[in-house]
Amino acid sequence: MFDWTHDPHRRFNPLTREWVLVSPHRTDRPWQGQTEETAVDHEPAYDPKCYLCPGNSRAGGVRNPPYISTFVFDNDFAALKPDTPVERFDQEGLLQAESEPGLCRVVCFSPQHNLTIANMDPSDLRIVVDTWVDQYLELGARPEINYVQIFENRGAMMGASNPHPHCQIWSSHTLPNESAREQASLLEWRERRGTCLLCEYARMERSAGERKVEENDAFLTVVPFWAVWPFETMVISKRHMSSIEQMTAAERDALADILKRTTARYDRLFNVSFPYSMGFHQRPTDGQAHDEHHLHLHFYPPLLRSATVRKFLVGYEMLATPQRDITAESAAKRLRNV
Ligand code: H2U
Ligand code: ZN
Repeated sequence: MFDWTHDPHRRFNPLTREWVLVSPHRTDRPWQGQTEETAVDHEPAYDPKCYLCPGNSRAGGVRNPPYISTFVFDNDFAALKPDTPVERFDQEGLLQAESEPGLCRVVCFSPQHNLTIANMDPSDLRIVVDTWVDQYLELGARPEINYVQIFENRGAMMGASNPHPHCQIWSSHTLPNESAREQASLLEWRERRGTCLLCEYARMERSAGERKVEENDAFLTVVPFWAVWPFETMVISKRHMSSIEQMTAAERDALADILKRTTARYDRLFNVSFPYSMGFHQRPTDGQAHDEHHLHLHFYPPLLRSATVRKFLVGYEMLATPQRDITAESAAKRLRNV
Protein backbone atom coordinates (compact mmCIF):
# COMPACT_ATOMS: atom_id res chain seq x y z
CA MET A 1 0.00 0.00 0.00
CA PHE A 2 1.31 3.45 -0.94
CA ASP A 3 1.94 5.73 2.04
CA TRP A 4 1.79 9.50 1.32
CA THR A 5 3.59 10.27 4.59
CA HIS A 6 6.52 8.02 3.75
CA ASP A 7 6.78 6.99 0.09
CA PRO A 8 8.37 9.15 -2.65
CA HIS A 9 5.87 11.02 -4.79
CA ARG A 10 5.48 14.21 -6.75
CA ARG A 11 2.98 17.02 -6.24
CA PHE A 12 1.62 19.51 -8.77
CA ASN A 13 1.65 23.28 -8.34
CA PRO A 14 -1.41 24.54 -10.25
CA LEU A 15 -0.16 28.14 -10.11
CA THR A 16 3.15 27.49 -11.83
CA ARG A 17 2.09 24.19 -13.41
CA GLU A 18 5.30 22.54 -12.23
CA TRP A 19 5.92 19.47 -10.12
CA VAL A 20 7.84 19.08 -6.87
CA LEU A 21 9.37 15.79 -5.75
CA VAL A 22 8.58 14.79 -2.14
CA SER A 23 10.78 12.22 -0.40
CA PRO A 24 9.53 12.00 3.20
CA HIS A 25 11.54 8.86 4.01
CA ARG A 26 14.77 10.89 3.69
CA THR A 27 14.09 12.91 6.84
CA ASP A 28 15.96 10.24 8.85
CA ARG A 29 19.21 10.56 6.91
CA PRO A 30 22.34 11.86 8.71
CA TRP A 31 23.48 15.43 8.06
CA GLN A 32 27.13 16.35 7.52
CA GLY A 33 26.62 19.35 5.26
CA GLN A 34 27.22 23.02 5.78
CA THR A 35 26.16 24.90 8.89
CA GLU A 36 26.02 28.68 8.86
CA GLU A 37 27.14 31.18 11.47
CA THR A 38 24.18 32.49 13.46
CA ALA A 39 24.10 36.26 13.19
CA VAL A 40 23.93 37.95 16.58
CA ASP A 41 20.48 39.39 16.84
CA HIS A 42 20.96 42.28 19.26
CA GLU A 43 20.54 45.35 17.15
CA PRO A 44 20.22 48.84 18.67
CA ALA A 45 17.02 50.90 18.18
CA TYR A 46 19.13 53.43 16.29
CA ASP A 47 22.33 52.61 14.39
CA PRO A 48 24.42 55.64 13.38
CA LYS A 49 25.95 53.58 10.55
CA CYS A 50 22.61 52.37 9.09
CA TYR A 51 21.68 53.98 5.78
CA LEU A 52 17.98 53.51 6.52
CA CYS A 53 17.77 55.01 10.01
CA PRO A 54 16.19 58.50 10.29
CA GLY A 55 18.59 61.42 9.79
CA ASN A 56 21.44 59.24 8.45
CA SER A 57 23.04 59.64 5.03
CA ARG A 58 22.66 57.11 2.28
CA ALA A 59 25.16 56.06 -0.35
CA GLY A 60 25.41 58.95 -2.77
CA GLY A 61 25.09 61.49 0.03
CA VAL A 62 21.30 62.01 0.34
CA ARG A 63 20.26 62.36 3.96
CA ASN A 64 17.12 60.61 5.25
CA PRO A 65 14.55 62.93 6.87
CA PRO A 66 13.90 62.50 10.62
CA TYR A 67 10.92 60.29 9.73
CA ILE A 68 8.64 58.96 12.46
CA SER A 69 6.51 56.37 10.65
CA THR A 70 7.07 54.66 7.27
CA PHE A 71 9.52 56.25 4.82
CA VAL A 72 9.64 55.66 1.05
CA PHE A 73 12.47 56.69 -1.29
CA ASP A 74 13.63 55.93 -4.82
CA ASN A 75 16.29 53.19 -4.71
CA ASP A 76 19.72 54.81 -5.11
CA PHE A 77 20.87 51.73 -7.03
CA ALA A 78 17.69 51.09 -8.97
CA ALA A 79 17.62 48.04 -11.24
CA LEU A 80 15.03 49.78 -13.42
CA LYS A 81 14.82 53.39 -14.63
CA PRO A 82 11.66 55.23 -15.77
CA ASP A 83 13.24 57.12 -18.69
CA THR A 84 14.59 53.99 -20.45
CA PRO A 85 13.75 54.34 -24.18
CA VAL A 86 11.58 51.61 -25.70
CA GLU A 87 13.68 49.31 -27.90
CA ARG A 88 13.46 45.72 -29.15
CA PHE A 89 16.00 43.32 -30.60
CA ASP A 90 15.39 39.97 -32.25
CA GLN A 91 17.91 37.94 -34.17
CA GLU A 92 16.24 34.89 -35.71
CA GLY A 93 14.26 34.31 -32.52
CA LEU A 94 17.42 33.15 -30.80
CA LEU A 95 18.75 36.43 -29.52
CA GLN A 96 15.82 38.41 -28.18
CA ALA A 97 15.96 41.46 -25.94
CA GLU A 98 13.82 44.43 -25.08
CA SER A 99 14.29 47.54 -23.01
CA GLU A 100 12.55 47.53 -19.63
CA PRO A 101 11.44 50.89 -18.21
CA GLY A 102 10.55 50.84 -14.51
CA LEU A 103 11.04 52.35 -11.10
CA CYS A 104 12.44 50.90 -7.86
CA ARG A 105 11.72 52.12 -4.38
CA VAL A 106 12.66 51.21 -0.82
CA VAL A 107 10.06 51.31 1.97
CA CYS A 108 11.25 51.59 5.58
CA PHE A 109 8.59 50.04 7.81
CA SER A 110 9.59 51.99 10.91
CA PRO A 111 12.20 54.49 12.13
CA GLN A 112 13.24 51.88 14.70
CA HIS A 113 16.24 49.88 13.49
CA ASN A 114 15.69 46.74 15.58
CA LEU A 115 12.07 45.93 14.71
CA THR A 116 10.70 43.24 12.39
CA ILE A 117 7.18 42.50 11.16
CA ALA A 118 6.96 39.91 13.94
CA ASN A 119 7.53 42.42 16.73
CA MET A 120 6.02 45.62 15.34
CA ASP A 121 2.78 47.00 16.84
CA PRO A 122 -0.31 46.01 14.81
CA SER A 123 -1.25 49.71 14.46
CA ASP A 124 2.19 50.49 12.99
CA LEU A 125 1.97 47.45 10.69
CA ARG A 126 -1.37 48.77 9.48
CA ILE A 127 0.48 51.93 8.37
CA VAL A 128 2.91 49.71 6.44
CA VAL A 129 -0.09 48.05 4.72
CA ASP A 130 -1.49 51.51 3.86
CA THR A 131 1.90 52.51 2.45
CA TRP A 132 1.95 49.39 0.24
CA VAL A 133 -1.53 50.26 -1.07
CA ASP A 134 -0.54 53.89 -1.76
CA GLN A 135 2.64 52.79 -3.57
CA TYR A 136 0.80 50.18 -5.62
CA LEU A 137 -1.69 52.84 -6.75
CA GLU A 138 0.86 55.60 -7.31
CA LEU A 139 3.36 53.50 -9.26
CA GLY A 140 0.65 51.57 -11.07
CA ALA A 141 -0.90 54.81 -12.33
CA ARG A 142 2.26 55.72 -14.25
CA PRO A 143 1.86 55.06 -17.97
CA GLU A 144 5.15 53.14 -18.33
CA ILE A 145 4.38 50.88 -15.33
CA ASN A 146 2.24 47.77 -15.89
CA TYR A 147 3.24 45.72 -12.88
CA VAL A 148 4.21 46.53 -9.28
CA GLN A 149 6.16 43.93 -7.30
CA ILE A 150 6.31 44.50 -3.54
CA PHE A 151 8.77 42.18 -1.77
CA GLU A 152 10.90 41.86 1.35
CA ASN A 153 14.26 40.16 1.71
CA ARG A 154 14.72 39.45 5.38
CA GLY A 155 18.02 38.36 6.92
CA ALA A 156 21.59 38.23 5.69
CA MET A 157 21.03 34.63 4.54
CA MET A 158 18.54 35.92 1.97
CA GLY A 159 20.82 38.69 0.82
CA ALA A 160 19.15 41.51 2.73
CA SER A 161 21.71 44.25 2.97
CA ASN A 162 20.49 45.66 6.25
CA PRO A 163 18.49 44.48 9.32
CA HIS A 164 16.53 47.75 9.43
CA PRO A 165 12.87 46.76 8.72
CA HIS A 166 12.28 47.55 5.06
CA CYS A 167 11.03 46.15 1.79
CA GLN A 168 11.56 46.93 -1.84
CA ILE A 169 9.19 47.72 -4.68
CA TRP A 170 10.25 47.08 -8.25
CA SER A 171 7.73 48.28 -10.79
CA SER A 172 8.14 47.43 -14.44
CA HIS A 173 6.77 47.85 -17.94
CA THR A 174 6.35 44.11 -18.52
CA LEU A 175 4.87 41.32 -16.45
CA PRO A 176 7.66 39.43 -14.58
CA ASN A 177 8.02 35.65 -15.11
CA GLU A 178 6.33 34.44 -11.91
CA SER A 179 3.32 36.67 -12.27
CA ALA A 180 2.98 35.85 -15.97
CA ARG A 181 2.95 32.12 -15.19
CA GLU A 182 0.38 32.53 -12.42
CA GLN A 183 -1.77 34.74 -14.62
CA ALA A 184 -1.82 32.15 -17.41
CA SER A 185 -2.79 29.40 -14.94
CA LEU A 186 -5.49 31.49 -13.25
CA LEU A 187 -6.94 32.47 -16.62
CA GLU A 188 -6.97 28.93 -17.94
CA TRP A 189 -8.56 27.62 -14.76
CA ARG A 190 -11.30 30.25 -14.96
CA GLU A 191 -11.96 29.54 -18.62
CA ARG A 192 -12.16 25.78 -18.07
CA ARG A 193 -14.04 25.66 -14.79
CA GLY A 194 -15.64 29.06 -14.40
CA THR A 195 -14.21 29.47 -10.88
CA CYS A 196 -11.15 31.07 -9.25
CA LEU A 197 -8.33 28.60 -8.59
CA LEU A 198 -7.30 30.33 -5.36
CA CYS A 199 -10.86 30.79 -4.05
CA GLU A 200 -11.28 27.04 -4.49
CA TYR A 201 -7.88 26.28 -2.98
CA ALA A 202 -8.49 28.50 0.07
CA ARG A 203 -11.87 26.85 0.65
CA MET A 204 -10.30 23.39 0.40
CA GLU A 205 -7.43 24.21 2.80
CA ARG A 206 -9.80 25.76 5.34
CA SER A 207 -11.83 22.59 5.51
CA ALA A 208 -8.86 20.20 5.37
CA GLY A 209 -6.96 22.03 8.12
CA GLU A 210 -3.81 19.90 7.94
CA ARG A 211 -1.75 22.50 6.03
CA LYS A 212 -3.23 25.51 7.78
CA VAL A 213 -0.92 27.65 9.91
CA GLU A 214 -2.98 30.77 10.70
CA GLU A 215 -6.41 32.15 9.90
CA ASN A 216 -8.28 35.35 10.70
CA ASP A 217 -11.45 36.96 9.35
CA ALA A 218 -9.94 37.89 6.00
CA PHE A 219 -6.78 35.82 5.43
CA LEU A 220 -5.42 32.30 5.64
CA THR A 221 -1.79 31.14 5.93
CA VAL A 222 -1.05 27.64 4.64
CA VAL A 223 1.99 25.58 3.77
CA PRO A 224 0.87 24.95 0.19
CA PHE A 225 0.37 21.31 -0.81
CA TRP A 226 3.07 21.87 -3.48
CA ALA A 227 5.57 23.82 -1.30
CA VAL A 228 9.21 23.61 -2.38
CA TRP A 229 10.95 25.39 0.52
CA PRO A 230 10.72 23.43 3.82
CA PHE A 231 8.60 26.05 5.63
CA GLU A 232 7.22 27.89 2.62
CA THR A 233 3.81 29.48 3.18
CA MET A 234 1.15 31.32 1.23
CA VAL A 235 -1.07 34.00 2.72
CA ILE A 236 -4.33 34.00 0.75
CA SER A 237 -7.25 36.42 0.98
CA LYS A 238 -10.45 34.55 1.80
CA ARG A 239 -12.58 36.92 -0.26
CA HIS A 240 -11.92 37.15 -3.98
CA MET A 241 -10.01 40.36 -4.64
CA SER A 242 -7.43 41.02 -7.28
CA SER A 243 -5.21 43.63 -5.66
CA ILE A 244 -4.46 45.30 -2.35
CA GLU A 245 -6.40 48.51 -2.92
CA GLN A 246 -9.60 46.44 -2.91
CA MET A 247 -9.14 45.63 0.78
CA THR A 248 -11.57 47.24 3.22
CA ALA A 249 -10.18 48.96 6.31
CA ALA A 250 -10.90 45.81 8.33
CA GLU A 251 -9.10 43.66 5.76
CA ARG A 252 -6.03 45.90 5.93
CA ASP A 253 -5.96 45.35 9.69
CA ALA A 254 -6.42 41.63 9.11
CA LEU A 255 -3.48 41.56 6.69
CA ALA A 256 -1.25 43.29 9.26
CA ASP A 257 -2.47 40.78 11.86
CA ILE A 258 -1.81 37.64 9.81
CA LEU A 259 1.63 38.84 8.70
CA LYS A 260 2.60 39.43 12.31
CA ARG A 261 1.25 36.06 13.45
CA THR A 262 2.88 34.19 10.57
CA THR A 263 6.33 35.75 10.98
CA ALA A 264 6.15 35.33 14.77
CA ARG A 265 5.62 31.59 14.25
CA TYR A 266 8.63 31.54 11.95
CA ASP A 267 10.76 33.25 14.62
CA ARG A 268 9.66 30.75 17.26
CA LEU A 269 10.41 27.72 15.07
CA PHE A 270 14.20 27.80 15.44
CA ASN A 271 14.37 30.59 18.00
CA VAL A 272 15.93 33.03 15.57
CA SER A 273 14.80 36.06 13.59
CA PHE A 274 13.68 33.94 10.64
CA PRO A 275 15.10 34.83 7.21
CA TYR A 276 12.87 34.78 4.15
CA SER A 277 11.94 36.40 0.89
CA MET A 278 8.28 37.30 0.73
CA GLY A 279 6.10 39.28 -1.61
CA PHE A 280 2.68 39.96 -3.06
CA HIS A 281 1.16 38.57 -6.19
CA GLN A 282 -1.71 40.61 -7.54
CA ARG A 283 -3.10 41.99 -10.76
CA PRO A 284 -0.99 44.00 -13.20
CA THR A 285 -1.57 47.74 -13.45
CA ASP A 286 -1.98 47.79 -17.23
CA GLY A 287 -5.44 49.36 -17.08
CA GLN A 288 -7.35 46.10 -17.58
CA ALA A 289 -9.60 44.52 -14.94
CA HIS A 290 -7.66 41.24 -14.52
CA ASP A 291 -10.32 39.79 -12.28
CA GLU A 292 -8.63 36.40 -12.70
CA HIS A 293 -5.97 37.45 -10.16
CA HIS A 294 -6.50 36.58 -6.51
CA LEU A 295 -4.49 38.55 -3.95
CA HIS A 296 -1.90 36.45 -2.10
CA LEU A 297 1.64 36.51 -0.71
CA HIS A 298 4.36 33.90 -0.83
CA PHE A 299 6.90 33.42 1.96
CA TYR A 300 10.03 31.58 0.84
CA PRO A 301 12.24 30.90 3.90
CA PRO A 302 15.50 29.00 3.36
CA LEU A 303 15.90 27.35 6.78
CA LEU A 304 15.63 23.59 6.94
CA ARG A 305 16.45 22.09 10.31
CA SER A 306 17.86 24.77 12.60
CA ALA A 307 18.82 28.42 12.75
CA THR A 308 21.96 27.58 10.79
CA VAL A 309 21.12 24.72 8.44
CA ARG A 310 19.48 25.89 5.25
CA LYS A 311 18.15 24.24 2.16
CA PHE A 312 19.88 24.85 -1.15
CA LEU A 313 18.20 24.32 -4.49
CA VAL A 314 21.10 22.52 -6.16
CA GLY A 315 21.97 19.37 -8.05
CA TYR A 316 18.84 17.47 -9.06
CA GLU A 317 16.78 20.57 -8.34
CA MET A 318 18.72 22.73 -10.80
CA LEU A 319 18.96 20.03 -13.42
CA ALA A 320 15.64 18.26 -12.97
CA THR A 321 12.89 19.06 -10.43
CA PRO A 322 12.77 20.76 -7.00
CA GLN A 323 12.67 18.29 -4.14
CA ARG A 324 11.76 18.34 -0.45
CA ASP A 325 11.99 15.82 2.38
CA ILE A 326 9.63 17.01 5.12
CA THR A 327 6.04 17.00 3.83
CA ALA A 328 3.94 20.17 3.64
CA GLU A 329 1.64 18.62 6.26
CA SER A 330 4.39 18.03 8.82
CA ALA A 331 5.89 21.49 8.18
CA ALA A 332 2.46 23.05 8.83
CA LYS A 333 2.05 20.99 11.97
CA ARG A 334 5.41 22.18 13.29
CA LEU A 335 4.49 25.80 12.55
CA ARG A 336 1.12 25.35 14.29
CA ASN A 337 2.81 23.89 17.35
CA VAL A 338 5.21 26.79 18.08
P1 H2U B 1 17.75 44.80 0.42
O1 H2U B 1 18.13 44.77 1.86
O2 H2U B 1 16.58 43.90 0.10
O3 H2U B 1 18.95 44.58 -0.45
O4 H2U B 1 17.20 46.28 0.10
C1 H2U B 1 17.97 47.43 0.31
C2 H2U B 1 17.92 48.30 -0.92
O5 H2U B 1 18.36 49.58 -0.55
C3 H2U B 1 18.86 47.83 -2.06
O6 H2U B 1 18.09 47.57 -3.21
C4 H2U B 1 19.08 50.16 -1.60
C5 H2U B 1 19.79 49.01 -2.28
O7 H2U B 1 19.97 49.28 -3.65
N1 H2U B 1 19.97 51.19 -1.07
C6 H2U B 1 19.75 52.50 -1.42
O8 H2U B 1 18.86 52.80 -2.22
N2 H2U B 1 20.54 53.48 -0.85
C7 H2U B 1 21.57 53.23 0.00
O9 H2U B 1 22.20 54.13 0.49
C8 H2U B 1 21.94 51.83 0.30
C9 H2U B 1 21.01 50.77 -0.19
ZN1 ZN C 1 18.51 51.52 10.74
